[in-house]
Amino acid sequence: MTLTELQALHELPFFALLTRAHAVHERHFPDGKIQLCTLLSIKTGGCSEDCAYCAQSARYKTELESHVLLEREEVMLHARAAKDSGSTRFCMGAAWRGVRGGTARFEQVLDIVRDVAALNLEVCVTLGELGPAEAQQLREAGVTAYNHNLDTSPEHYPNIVTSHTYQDRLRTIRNVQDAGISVCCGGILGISETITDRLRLLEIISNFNPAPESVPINSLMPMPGTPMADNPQVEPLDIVRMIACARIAVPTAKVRLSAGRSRLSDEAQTLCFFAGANSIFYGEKLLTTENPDAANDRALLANLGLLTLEPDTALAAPLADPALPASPVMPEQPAHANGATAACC
Ligand code: SAM
Ligand code: DTB
Ligand code: SF4
Repeated sequence: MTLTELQALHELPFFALLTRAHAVHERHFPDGKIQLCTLLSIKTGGCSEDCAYCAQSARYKTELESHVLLEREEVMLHARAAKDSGSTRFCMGAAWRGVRGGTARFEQVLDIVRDVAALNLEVCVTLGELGPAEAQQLREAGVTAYNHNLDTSPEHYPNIVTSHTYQDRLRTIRNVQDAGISVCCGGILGISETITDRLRLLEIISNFNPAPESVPINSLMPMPGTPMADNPQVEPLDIVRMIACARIAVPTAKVRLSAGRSRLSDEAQTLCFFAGANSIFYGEKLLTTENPDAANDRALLANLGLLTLEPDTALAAPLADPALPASPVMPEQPAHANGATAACC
């Protein structure tokens, strides 16, 4: 979709937008099932990058307790518990700028991926930058999806992160796609962005070829000690609008109602599900912050009559449309101006 099309959508009266989004959702996901994913931070804190929202950056004095890469057995305890709780995707995050093949830590991650995949769980990892060879090795080890968020527009990105560029993020996404791994790519609301920044992000993601398998929509969990510690909470109905726009812009992808869900009422979450969210992080913790209680989530889904999705460990990555250019490619200079220039483009 284009930015202009997305702006027209976003400006629709709330119920008109929700009605359209729900119709798209029903067409592409007729069973309406919700995917349950459990997160584990396998390496916490001490990250070299300066993402202004993130407590794991070593640049900020936060209250976070760091730890080195967890041992395989410890990860497996969490993975088995996630499976027993009904979760079908296990997502492991590491606070690294990226990984390099041939290093002990990458070999350790590959071992962990193989063991988690053997549990008949879908395996997602988010390890930062990847080259083509590392992406291939992750695929061979059994990774189902790779999470690498663009977070916001290319125009706003340099206000949020200076230690790597939007182009770096796009390159990793391309490497993941080339290795035949499903891409999970989304963003964060509440990081001092404009509506245009949000829609630019969706414009770029909606033009990925192949399409992403999932699109996480996070809302900032303000972390003491980070530059965004005092940012105001995102309005719940703004999250619903963003979910609806994501559902229409990327109709085949799972839209994941991600960080910030613990600050939403059951009623606001219900609107998100109606607008097309069909995946959540499930379990007491995200990476380092709180998540809604699992029992409350089960009760909410049961109350709404929403069933949960089974695992699909043989899930094939979305195919590219041969009629369109392979992407992501660097986004063009936008027609709008919202303060920052596209320094990375
Ligand atoms: N280091 C890897 C990377 O940057 O891709 C993986 C971990 S990083 C924590 C994954 C994503 O979590 C970020 O891209 C961001 O969207 C989200 N995130 C991090 N801190 C957050 C916060 N305080 N509130 C909401 N989302 C956050
Ligand atoms: C994503 O988009 N959100 C998750 C997952 N991918 C890795 C991470 C959310 C992190 C929220 C802050 C924290 O718990 O540290
Ligand atoms: Fe590091 Fe990822 Fe946090 Fe950025 S978002 S500081 S890359 S862990």
